[in-house]
Amino acid sequence: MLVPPASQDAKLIDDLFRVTFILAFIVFILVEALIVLAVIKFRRRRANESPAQVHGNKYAEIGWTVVPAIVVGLLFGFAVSTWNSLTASGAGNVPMSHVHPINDPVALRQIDEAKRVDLVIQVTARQWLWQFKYPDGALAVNEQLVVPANKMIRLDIVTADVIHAWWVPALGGMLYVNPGEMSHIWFKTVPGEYKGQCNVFCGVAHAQMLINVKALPPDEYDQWYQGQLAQVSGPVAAGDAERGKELFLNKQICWSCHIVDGTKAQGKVAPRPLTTFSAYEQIAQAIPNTAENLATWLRDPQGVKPGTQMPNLNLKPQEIADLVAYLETLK
Ligand code: HEC
Ligand SMILES: [Cu+2]
Repeated sequence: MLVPPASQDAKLIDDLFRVTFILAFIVFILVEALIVLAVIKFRRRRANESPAQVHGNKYAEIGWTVVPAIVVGLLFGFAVSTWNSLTASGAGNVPMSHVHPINDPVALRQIDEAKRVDLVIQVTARQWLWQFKYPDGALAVNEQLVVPANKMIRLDIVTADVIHAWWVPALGGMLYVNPGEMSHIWFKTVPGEYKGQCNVFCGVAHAQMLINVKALPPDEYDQWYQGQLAQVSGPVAAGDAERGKELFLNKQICWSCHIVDGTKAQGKVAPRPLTTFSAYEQIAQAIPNTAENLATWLRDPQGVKPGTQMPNLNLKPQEIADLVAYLETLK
């Protein structure tokens, strides 16, 4: 009702919401009207007057039992029928918000058989961003999920830390992502950009854990995909500190964990501020602070220091070069 639906599931859910809302509104008006009527009609008109004492009325009793039961029954039926029609429940036994243990082959086979899909994307939720991995692992992106329009997409979502919830209203239902389980959501949509938000409190930067989905016509999508691949393996220009700063403060989420005095980066996850980073002798108390090591660190923090809280942000080579250039200016 508030967000125009852009997938079949969103439309079904929207219809259900509309009917429920209208019914609730009618009930509200009816109840309030009866209250007002009773207050006026049966008010005390004189001192010492006591109202007529009524003990039970068969028709009223039956009426206010049967009518709400019918209303609730209708809503129940409509809700169940909506649920059954959701895209994801193609096979009936795979309701949309079903979660399964990770690596459970039986469950995963059921999911695969439930609905033919054109594209499966692996999604990792973490404090505080969504990371998307395309099939065969060739491409991973953070900021925006780009998908082809008019194709059936399935997201296989896991969390790297706490509970998160996937919620893009225009594309359909909300989905919890619990640690240790894999959650699935299906959608097919038309070209456009759809906004969403993690919908369960997951820590201080929860409110910034936004979701951006962009659906492109299939040929534009192919172009985008090839362009991204080219950036992963293509030539890298010299690092540019200005671009690096822009990445650090806006395009990437470095700012949410790191402090650089005098900027918006005031995140308190990393142990020491980066304000004078280039003066530090070591990177993360692990390797000497050289430009080359810094690039290695940014490419794969876990590889340098297993267990570190700094996530692999799937940075592209050019982004790494620009970030290194920027970080070296912090003296
Ligand atoms: C989820 C939080 C988080 C995000 C996002 C994050 N980092 Fe970190 N980063 C950390 C933590 C935690 C450490 C400390 C790691 C350690 O010592 O084990 C760290 C360490 C570092 C260091 C070494 C700092 C030192 O004190 O030696 C650099 C440089 C760095 N991060 C750069 C970045 C850049 C650039 C980005 C964005 C592309 C980024 N980080 C995104 C959490 C984060
Ligand atoms: Cu979250």
